[in-house]
Amino acid sequence: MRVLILGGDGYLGWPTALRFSARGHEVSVVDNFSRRRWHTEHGSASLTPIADFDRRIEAWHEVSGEQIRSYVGAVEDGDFLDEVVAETRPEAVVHYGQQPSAPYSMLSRERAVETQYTNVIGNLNLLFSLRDHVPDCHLVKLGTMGEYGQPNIDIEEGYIEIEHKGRKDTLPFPKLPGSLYHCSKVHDSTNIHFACRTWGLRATDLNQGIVYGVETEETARDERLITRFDYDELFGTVLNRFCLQAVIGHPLTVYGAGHQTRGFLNIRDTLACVELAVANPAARGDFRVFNQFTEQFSVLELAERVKLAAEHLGYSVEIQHLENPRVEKEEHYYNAIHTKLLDLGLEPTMLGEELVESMIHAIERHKGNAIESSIDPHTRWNPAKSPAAQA
Ligand code: USQ
Repeated sequence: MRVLILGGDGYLGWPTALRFSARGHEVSVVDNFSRRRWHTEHGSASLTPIADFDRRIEAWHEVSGEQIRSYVGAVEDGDFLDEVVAETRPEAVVHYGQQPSAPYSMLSRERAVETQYTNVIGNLNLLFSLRDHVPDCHLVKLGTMGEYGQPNIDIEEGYIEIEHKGRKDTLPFPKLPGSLYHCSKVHDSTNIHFACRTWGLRATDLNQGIVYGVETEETARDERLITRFDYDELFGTVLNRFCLQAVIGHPLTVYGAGHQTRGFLNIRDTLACVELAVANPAARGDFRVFNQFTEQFSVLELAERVKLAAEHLGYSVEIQHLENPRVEKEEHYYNAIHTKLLDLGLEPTMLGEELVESMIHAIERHKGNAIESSIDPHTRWNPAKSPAAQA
């Protein structure tokens, strides 16, 4: 198949490009390196030493004999994206080309606007390019479980059957996004759903949980193929952060009580889910939603698991409860349905102690690159409530 990957230089986009290329698909990737730039602007960097885009692609060719075609440009530039789509004529587009951080979106008005512009306009540009050049192409969009928030009822996969005043309908599941980044993903879902209903496009929204892990089958084949690994307050996700913190002797940063519960999945399962979605496309006019995670944990449970595994490896680990910089529920019901990918054949990777230990070992190899000053949280969801603002 011809597969176009937007955001092909990122934590997930790069390994996804390698996976499809390794399977013999014709892969093209797009990136504008904004993720690398955002890190430079904030004094953080990937723990793993990532090669630049061209060198990565050359290395992959050397290792596998496969070619990946690359395009450098921004999805917000509709003319650029349109040319790429017209030239590559993809049968599937995997769209990761977005600003993925909730704290980044809450930093300031400028960063919030940038997040929503990059995400909402980039996605809208893509919908028009698909409509005009390849209306049969399957859009596989990375959404987020955070679109739903933490309602006091079970979270269904995208839709809920509602009975209201004696009438029934199946409607999009209500959304309660927890940051302006998460809001951007809700807006994307609305726009994609509209494009499917109105133009007959086909799309799958992968409402993904929090991803953890360092390596995939393909990135492990050569040092130059390694993917980025973030642990800073803006772009690092919680489990990756805790593992790095354990290795460098930084207390594990649990926000508030730590009873916030989320869905999680291993980076290898992200690739498996995207492959399953691409291999089993949505029908024309269909907007499918899959909840893409394998296990639920509270933040505190994760900290305890990391502490235990790291202590078995000889580390001494402290769990620190910080005042929560976010506005989020710390005590809540959480039960999200996630059967659609399992029904397609996903075999989940579970977070056992061995897996945490293997992450710790992978991190140990690069621990000298850690920038400790980028770890502690400074971004507050409501600055009016911060101790600094009150002082
Ligand atoms: N948290 C801590 N300590 C930390 C970092 C985070 O307690 O050091 C807590 C947060 O308060 C939050 C939870 O851990 O309750 C998750 O935070 P996170 O930064 O790992 O993840 P989040 O902001 O939700 O966003 C991440 C990705 C995003 C993706 C989302 C999936 O950055 O791209 O969409 O996970 S989900 O969480 O299901 O919405």
